[in-house]
Amino acid sequence: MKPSIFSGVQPSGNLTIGNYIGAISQWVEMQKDYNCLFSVVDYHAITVKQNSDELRKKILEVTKIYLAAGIDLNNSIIFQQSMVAAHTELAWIFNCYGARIADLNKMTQFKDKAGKNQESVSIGLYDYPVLMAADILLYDTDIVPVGEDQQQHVELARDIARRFNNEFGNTFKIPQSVIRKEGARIMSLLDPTKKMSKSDENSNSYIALLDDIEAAKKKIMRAVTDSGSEIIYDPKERPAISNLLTIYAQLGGRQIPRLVKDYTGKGYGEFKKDLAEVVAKFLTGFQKRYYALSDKEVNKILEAGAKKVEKMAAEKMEKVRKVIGVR
Ligand code: AQP
Repeated sequence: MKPSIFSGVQPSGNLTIGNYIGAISQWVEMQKDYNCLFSVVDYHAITVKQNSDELRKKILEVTKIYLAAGIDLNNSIIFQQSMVAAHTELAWIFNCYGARIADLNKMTQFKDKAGKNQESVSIGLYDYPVLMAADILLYDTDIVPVGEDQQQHVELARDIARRFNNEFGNTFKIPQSVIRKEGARIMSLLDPTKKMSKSDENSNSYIALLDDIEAAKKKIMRAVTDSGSEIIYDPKERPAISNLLTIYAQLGGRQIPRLVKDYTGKGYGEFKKDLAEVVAKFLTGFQKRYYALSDKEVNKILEAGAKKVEKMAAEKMEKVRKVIGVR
């Protein structure tokens, strides 16, 4: 039996090259060696306000993005989280057994997203990591490939599993996160100290996977740069050019030391022009595959995926309900 992978993306905002480089491209590379489940985690998206028509569209959009990126249904299952009720049931059980308020108070993503409104945001936003723990632990996951920002949530899933197992006997596998060495945190094009985020209000801060190609090129040309003019990789002192080098390396398939060598003595202008072409080439191929997919076939894929995983989830839930004493 191959080890198993679970990961997902929320159908919110405009999926960016950050989501692709940090998470989805890793999934594509790993899918041959693992049993993979990739979920469109729609119940995570509603932790902040969503328009229902938009949400319905986004669920199909994210599924198409997985497929266009190269998720192969011969190796992997794609499914929609809300189609499998066990996720929310297990999250409730973890709310009662395993998760503690002290854990959730430490979550940096909640602090970032809630900002100054911590008292008025939804309880769902606060509890999001517990639902994520349920997503992962439901399927005896070994590996969770994610971007750096999600590592803290995977750590919590591990703690919840350990606590539950201590109380009720061995029920859940302890999963591990896998984070890329390069590209685990792609930064905003406008502020290289901030993560590139698909829900950023300023669309110039990110390159969306479905951006118009010319607009994407302009965003690269307008990306902020550091003071100085050398093309060097130094994330601390030169965060902006280091971020652009990472994007170039990941989408252009040329390693950073090689890029630094190739651009010795050349300026930011020339570098950015070439990077804009690399991004354009990547997006053109990606979007060709994306737009070839129909809503009808994607709906079928999601239904088939839910049927496959429901069986696994039901077996685990039967065991969980028994050990806690409700059956
Ligand atoms: N900038 C990033 N660099 C590398 N990886 C990233 N990920 C997100 N942004 C970057 C990874 O993408 C996966 C899916 O993310 P998510 O939908 O669960 O939401 P998120 O982590 O909150 O990502 P965003 O883009 O910031 O979304 P919004 O703006 O909607 O909150 C995860 O594996 C994540 O690490």
